[in-house]
Amino acid sequence: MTQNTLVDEFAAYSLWRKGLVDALCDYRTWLNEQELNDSQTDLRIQQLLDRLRDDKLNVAFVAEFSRGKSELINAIFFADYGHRLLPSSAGRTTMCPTELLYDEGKPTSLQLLPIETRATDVTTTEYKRYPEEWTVFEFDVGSSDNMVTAFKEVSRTKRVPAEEAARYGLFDPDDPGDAINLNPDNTVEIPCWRYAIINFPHPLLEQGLVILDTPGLNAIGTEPELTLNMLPNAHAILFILAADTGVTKSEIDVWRHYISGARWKQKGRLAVLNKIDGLWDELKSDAEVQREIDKQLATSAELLGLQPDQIFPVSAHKGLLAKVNKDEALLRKSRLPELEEALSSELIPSKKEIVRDNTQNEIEDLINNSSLLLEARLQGLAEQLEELRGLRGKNEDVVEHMMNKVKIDKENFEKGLQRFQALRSVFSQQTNNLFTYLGMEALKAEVVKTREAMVNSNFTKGMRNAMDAFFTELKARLVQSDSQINEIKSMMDAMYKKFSEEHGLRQTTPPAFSTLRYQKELAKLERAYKEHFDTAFNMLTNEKMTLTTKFFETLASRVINVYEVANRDVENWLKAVIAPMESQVREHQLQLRRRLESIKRIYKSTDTLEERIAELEGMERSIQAQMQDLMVLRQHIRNALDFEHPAQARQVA
Ligand SMILES: Nc1nc2c(ncn2[C@@H]2O[C@H](COP(=O)(O)OP(=O)(O)OP(=O)(O)O)[C@@H](O)[C@H]2O)c(=O)[nH]1
Ligand SMILES: [Mg+2]
Repeated sequence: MTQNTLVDEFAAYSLWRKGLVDALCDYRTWLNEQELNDSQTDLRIQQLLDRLRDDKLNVAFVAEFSRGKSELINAIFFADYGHRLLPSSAGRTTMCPTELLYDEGKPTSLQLLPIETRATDVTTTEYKRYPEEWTVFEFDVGSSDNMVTAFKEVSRTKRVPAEEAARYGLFDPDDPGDAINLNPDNTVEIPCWRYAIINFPHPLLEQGLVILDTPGLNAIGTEPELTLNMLPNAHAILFILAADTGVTKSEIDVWRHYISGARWKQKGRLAVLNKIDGLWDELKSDAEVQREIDKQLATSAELLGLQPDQIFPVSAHKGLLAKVNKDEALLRKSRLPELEEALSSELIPSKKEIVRDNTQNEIEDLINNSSLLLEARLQGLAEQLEELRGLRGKNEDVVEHMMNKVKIDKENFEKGLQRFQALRSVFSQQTNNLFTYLGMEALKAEVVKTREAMVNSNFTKGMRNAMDAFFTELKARLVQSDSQINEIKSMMDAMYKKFSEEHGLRQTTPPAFSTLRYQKELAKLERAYKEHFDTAFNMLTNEKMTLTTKFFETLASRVINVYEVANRDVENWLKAVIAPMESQVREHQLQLRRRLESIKRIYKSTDTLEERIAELEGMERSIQAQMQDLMVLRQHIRNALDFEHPAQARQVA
């Protein structure tokens, strides 16, 4: 049987991640054993581990209804069940966005958010924090009938009065397209659920794969969260066309605006031409069939602005059938393996690269800190030893003199310490200033202000002004934050210099930091909002005001997201700036105390000089051994980072 490269590659990637987690755990255990760990370091390691363990790979399937999204998901990922897992049938089938994932903290279940929640402006992401709002059906993964029955729920619809549908933003009486759907009794058919999460322990989902199945393109217009949040954040999007329908105008619009558009230009956007089996014809030669397919590819490519070889022709249906029946020839003919191969090579190497880049620097920094700490200890010991060795054969007077010298050093340093305390208070004052610009409180106040301005304005123009003001204000705040950050940095630079000159502390230059990343993220969201007004707005057929306030809520929650990340990053940066000085000051103080103690003991003859020297030499050796261990651990982690699973090495070759 042809191997499913995507599944293999993904498994290899998960193995790599696991190797990295293991290496990090070893490092942490060693730090604890050697009593080298501190709460700050431990927290950073924990965050790294959490990030690696929660690492997700999001793959979204987008298309007009009935193009075969659900069938393709079944064929690529779930053929092992030996039957069709997600419901796939003629006409509209998947009625709400459906996420398939595995969260072991939750029961194996189908969680459904009632459509009635659309009457509020609360986003689905926010609803995820309130489990009591969801209807839950548990199911048994051991029974395929049980699973299939449960999954059918995503297709459920109901009839409601037209006014009710309008309240949910699902019906607009003035729209001719919507009017056709009105039944004689003034009711409309709407989905029962707004969103579905299917949680079950499938091997790929367990490793962090998250699949998003969407209903026909209509949902793209009515759930701004899809276009602003889920699609831009998906690591891959498969956009599916069908050979029997050609490319429609709304497909071109969606492809341009939400998938391939310059706005989200990134890897992992694939176009698929499904149902090529419709072109198979026993009365035609393979070459003739191929010509038919090529012709379709050429037209579709032209309409989407792609090269024909950028669209993958497949038959999801035959691919699924072939996998279930283990029919190798049919599988090849379905051309599913080619799509899987393209998907995995678009998806996994770049994903691995991102995760590697994000973890590498952090890990190197942690190990560097451990190594600097050991070096500082070693140097302190060397100085003490030198001092003590210098005392060999000296009389009591000299010892007393030495003791006074250390005392003076200590007093000097204590003065320095006072300066450090003063610095700390200026530092926290400046930090507070920074958070008045960048803090969550300030942002939330802005959101409230904008929301009110929007609610009070009944015209698009008023809404537009409110949103413009929102973005202008946020931008200004980020710029102000930057200048506060620079101020903090130059103050710290000066302090590091002073401490290094006066007390011989190691001079480190604090890392630089800028809010440019978040400015860019905001600019992206601002462009999305402008597009919403300029283009997408004309495309949508639902109640525009409701939709725009909904849109704002999603936008606001994305901005809050950006700010949360910014706040976390700034906090980490502030720690990175002050922590080395704090720990050095602490270490230096400790060493001065030890020096004084050593000499005192010798002065009072409680220890002989030689005994003390031998003791310190023993300590020196154990620190050298720790340094050796650390080098081995560092190599161990680097190997884990660089590890290429044979399957991936093959890909690259
Ligand atoms: N001939 C043929 N039919 C297919 C193929 N893939 C899907 N179909 C059929 O097309 C119909 C729609 O498939 P679905 O998987 O439900 O399509 P969807 O895109 O998920 O549709 P919605 O859930 O309504 O948005 C079903 O009857 C499938 O059996 C294919 O490769 N060839
Ligand atoms: Mg479907």
